[in-house]
This record gives sequence, structure tokens and C-alpha cells, in this order.
Amino acid sequence: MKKIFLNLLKQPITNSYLTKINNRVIKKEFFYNLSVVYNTDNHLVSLSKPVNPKMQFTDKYAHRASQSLTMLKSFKKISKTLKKRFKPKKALEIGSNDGVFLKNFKKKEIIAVEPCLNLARITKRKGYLTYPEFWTKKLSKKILKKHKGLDLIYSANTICHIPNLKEVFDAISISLNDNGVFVFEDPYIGSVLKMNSYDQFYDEHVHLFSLLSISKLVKKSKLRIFDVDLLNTHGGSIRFYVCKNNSKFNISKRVLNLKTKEIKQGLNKFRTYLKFAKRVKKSKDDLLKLLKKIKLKGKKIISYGASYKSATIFNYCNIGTEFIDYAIDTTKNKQGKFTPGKHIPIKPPNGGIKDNVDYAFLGAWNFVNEIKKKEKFFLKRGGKFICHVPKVKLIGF
Ligand code: DWN
Repeated sequence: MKKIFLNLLKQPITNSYLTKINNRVIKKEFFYNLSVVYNTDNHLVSLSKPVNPKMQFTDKYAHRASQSLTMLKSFKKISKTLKKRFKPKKALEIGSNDGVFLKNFKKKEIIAVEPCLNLARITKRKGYLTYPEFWTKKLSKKILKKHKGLDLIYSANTICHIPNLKEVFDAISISLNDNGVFVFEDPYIGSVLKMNSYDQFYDEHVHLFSLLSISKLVKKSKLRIFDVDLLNTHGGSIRFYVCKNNSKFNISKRVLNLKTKEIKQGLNKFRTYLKFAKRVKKSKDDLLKLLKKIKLKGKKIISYGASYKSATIFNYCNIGTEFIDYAIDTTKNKQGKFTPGKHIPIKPPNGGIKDNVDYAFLGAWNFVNEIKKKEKFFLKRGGKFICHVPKVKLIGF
């Protein structure tokens, strides 16, 4: 049974950065009600009504995974580890974005799958065989006919975007060789509860995974989890290692340990999520209180990063240009546009935070260390970051 525990109110599609603002555009902007459910049968946390993926993963997809040094390093490290551990002859990536993971592989070793046409064009241009499609059973059969079975399928920050997980895992089952592995990582619900990072819920994050939920779901496609890692990336992620039921891999101790930890954290109890929802409400009240206090002093606030996550915060807390003058973002195709829903202008950083800015809200709080290094001067001159996780606070020098 699915039980609602969180209502994040009316939200826009996070990828819908607006090119201009006028009455006609504002009238046409699409909103839906973002509420979140816990499934008592399989422990999966999901949006109650996912948006149609065709409205989200268009030929104008804005996010570029290679925009942060942290992620560049992380993808380099995991590709090295996977090559060493599994020695794949043929690999495939689901959701290859701008090729930040692919580039660590030789062109003939890896196949890319990416439904956003503008992104698929980037990896195609670089010479990688790219299927500009959604990951489905139909596509997996098409690929199998051409390339035989796969030794490794990898996916980062994509599987949690797909409403029909049975279809995803069935397609994996079709594609993998007998001892092939499927490794995927996504934001971890255990970290979201700990960090109070409710901004991990938005239209694209249809699910937030736990080991308890994924263990149950893969079983239905004759797959099993044999290893798991908890990661620091994106404010706390989980990486699953999945194989076919009859394959050679033994289950690592980490799997059993994490299951025990998740039960202790209450990830299998509805009341845990209800308590989280109360903390979310307090976070909203605290953030608004702080922003109002700062504005009363006549100070200037910007947002650091026009992230998809920050759209949830701005729309849920009703934060617009009365608080945040503008957002800065390194992603070229977000610059000159306006954030979805609250219409905050997005500018290029142009060498960092400007001298007349007093506070910067961390829209990209998951890269706080990278940003602090870049913005040493801002901090030294007394500038402060506003961060909403794990509690609303100021970060100074
Ligand atoms: O799953 C998803 C994640 C991985 O990426 C997607 N559904 C969409 C996107 O979500 P996001 O926008 O919340 O992700 P990021 O990577 O946390 O976004 C950070 C934003 O901040 C990017 O637009 C880049 C920008 N940035 C910046 O301007 N200066 C980031 C850094 C580190 C910087 O120094």
C-alpha cells in the first residue's frame, strides 16, 4: 500500500528553464502537485504521480554532469575500479549525459543510451555509439541482437528518474551476460532523511532508493544485489552491484551490514517518514525566517547554482526575487534564462561572486567543499553562504 507522507506543493518541471518572462509564458508554465509516498509492501519511496518523461527529457536538457570537478573525479575513479574488478569487454551506460563517464573508456568498449537528443548528439559527435532512446526492454533486445550480451551496465543518477522500475530491471536481465554486472548509483533515502535534504524530491527524482527497497524489486526480474557502497556524492548516494540470480558473485558483508543499519534507521517504517515531513516543515520556516532577517538589514542575496534541487526549495518555500536577486551557474545553457516557477534570473559566475553580494544561498550545497575553495575571497571579505542542510545555517570563513 502507498501512503503519502510529504506534500511539497505546486512544482514546475525542473528542467524547464525559461528563456523569457512575460504574461503568456507565465500562463503556459506547467505545474503539478509534488507529493511523496512510502510503499509499505516494498519500502520504496516515490512521487505519488510522476510527470510524463517525454516532457522532461527533451532535446533541451540543461544539466551537464561534467560541470563539477567532484563528479569528474568520481566518474574517473569508478571507471577505473569497475575495469579492474570486472574486466568488461563490452559495457553500456544508461543516461550518458555529456559523456563524463564514457570518456574513461575506449570507443569500441562502451555503448551509450541517452534519451535527451541534445546530449546524445554530444557523445555521438565524440565517436561513441549512442542510442538516443529511453532504456526499455525493446531497446535492450535491439542492442542484444547487434552486440550480444554485455559484461557491464553502469548508470549514475538515472535509474531513480524512471517510473517503471520493473521494465528497467527486466531490460537489464535481458542484456547481461551470465556473469555480467549492473552497477548503478542514485541519491540515497537514508542520507536524505539524515540530511533533511527534501530538495532531492523533484519531478525527475521519481524514486529515492534504499537497499531494502531495491533488494525486493530486482528479485522480480531474476536479479540479486551482491554488493553495495554508500557514497558522499550528491549529498549521499548509494551504489548497487547487481547480477543474475545464478551468477558467480558472492554476497558481500556490506550488504548484510547495510540492511541491519537501514532497519535500525527505520527505513521500513512509515512513521520514520512522517517524522521527516515534520522536519521539512521546520526547515522551510527556519529558512524563511533567516532570509527575512537578512533582507531587513538591506543585504544582497544570490543563489550559488541554479540546480534542479533548488527549484523544489524555492517553489515550496515561495522564495523569488524578493529574496534572491539572481542565481549564478557555470552551465552555459542555463545562463541568461530564468529558474522554473519562481523566475529568478540566471547569470554566468564571471570569475566568482561579485563584491556587492553579502550572502549566497547554496543551491548546489552538495558541492560545498568545491565551492568554498573557489570562493575563498568572498568568505575572506565576510561573505556568507546560506545552507539548508542538515539544518538552516550560515557558513562563514
Ligand atoms: O540527477 C540529477 C542530478 C545529478 O543533476 C538530475 N536530475 C539533474 C541535476 O540536478 P541538480 O541540478 O540538482 O544537480 P547538481 O549537479 O547538484 O547541480 C549543481 C548546479 O550548480 C549545476 O547547474 C552546476 C552548478 N555549479 C556552479 O555553478 N558552480 C556547480 C558547481 C560545483 C560550481 O562550482
